[in-house]
Amino acid sequence: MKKFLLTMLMALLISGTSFASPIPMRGVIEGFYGTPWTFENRLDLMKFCRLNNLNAYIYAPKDDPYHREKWRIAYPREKLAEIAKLVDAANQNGVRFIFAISPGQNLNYTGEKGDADFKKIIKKLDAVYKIGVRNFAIFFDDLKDDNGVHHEDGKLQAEFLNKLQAALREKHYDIEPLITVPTEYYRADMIQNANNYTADFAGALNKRIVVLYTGDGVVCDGITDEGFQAACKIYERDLGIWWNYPVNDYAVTDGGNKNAKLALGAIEKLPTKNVQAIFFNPMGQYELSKIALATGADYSNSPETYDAEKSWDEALTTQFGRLAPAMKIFASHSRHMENNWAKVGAADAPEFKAAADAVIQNFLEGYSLNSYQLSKLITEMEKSAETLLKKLPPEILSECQPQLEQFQRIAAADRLALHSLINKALDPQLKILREEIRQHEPNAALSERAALKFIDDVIFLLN
Ligand code: LOG
Repeated sequence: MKKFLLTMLMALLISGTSFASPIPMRGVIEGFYGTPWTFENRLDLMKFCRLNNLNAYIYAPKDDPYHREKWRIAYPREKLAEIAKLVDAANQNGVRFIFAISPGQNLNYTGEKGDADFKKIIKKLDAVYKIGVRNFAIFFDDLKDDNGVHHEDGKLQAEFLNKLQAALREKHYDIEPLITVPTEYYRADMIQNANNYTADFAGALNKRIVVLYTGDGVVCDGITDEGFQAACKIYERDLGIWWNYPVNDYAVTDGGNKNAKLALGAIEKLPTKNVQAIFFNPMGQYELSKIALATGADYSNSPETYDAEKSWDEALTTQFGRLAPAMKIFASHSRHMENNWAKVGAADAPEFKAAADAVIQNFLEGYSLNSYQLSKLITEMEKSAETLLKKLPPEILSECQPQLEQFQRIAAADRLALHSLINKALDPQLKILREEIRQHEPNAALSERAALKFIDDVIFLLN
């Protein structure tokens, strides 16, 4: 036996294969604003986690009143019964069910009121301990006032968590270390250091408590190994990551609904080493979140060898079967999320953008347009939208119908824009189509810098 193992080891060393080491705690945090996932969604998620080798789920829906607004109030019996079923499902699927409360908006830390609140938290956590929960989290994110200032005292928060951890441990020998998110949860905020919050919090917090952070910003364009190490240094411990993709609760087009844009790309640009825990914050659109989540699972099972595009392709094939080619085209136009404070996700439809830019360049320089490739891509968009609108299963279609219809409008307008360029004359219909697209933008945004931009470029050039 020994000899066999030795031979295997030698073979591995010689072939240069490295053992891919998974991030120990890896999973999903239901931590978005807006309508929480349903009980059925969550049950299904537990199976999804097992299939994708994810091992943790944090229950932290911002708009579950008992999680945040009314954190002092116990869950009604039916709700608790639901949570109990989820805990069972989690256990059956090898998933840690982590129960979170966000009490920061009005938690008292000191005096009689502090004692009373402490007891209330213990009571609330005890109730879920009884139904099998062994992992708890306390979050202090998003406590800023209207001027973007927070008034939190890092030391008080940390001491509160230490005391809670000790009290829980004393009562229950089998609970895992607490998980937390500080009020300053992204690096830019941590190092700004206006009030010493981070130094106080990090300095006082028990070293076993797991701290999650979101990167340099709340929603940011990746975390480098160096950036991660720098953040860990601030905390003098290995941090965990709360990763804000594919969440889209902030994707508001001016004056419109939330969730205008769907994040259908891959997880990308995350550290390759030393991450102890990672949680992906998804969209309210449960089914469609699975694309990014499956890639997040690949990443967290092997950060060093992860290949985002490959994983994305595989996720689409696994999840959409014969509809995968159509879905891939639609999803490629809906990956990048950006506004004045957020930026994450691969560029939308890079192939389309390259083809469109080349055609415009040719037009400007007076060459033959060479529009074959662009025309082909537009045809693919048209077909993809048509197929998906017709054939997607209802539970998925209901999550993306406005976006698919918008995709169809954009494709039609791209077609007309290309014709206009070929004829060197703006088809008057194009402006009407553009206006129609604009009217739907508050509910359905996609491909802003690729397929949508081509329409605007052509109108600008030929006007
Ligand atoms: C919230 C989160 C929200 C996300 C994206 C954290 C730690 N907290 O700005 O609940 O889904 O951004 O909008 C957040 O990320 N705050």
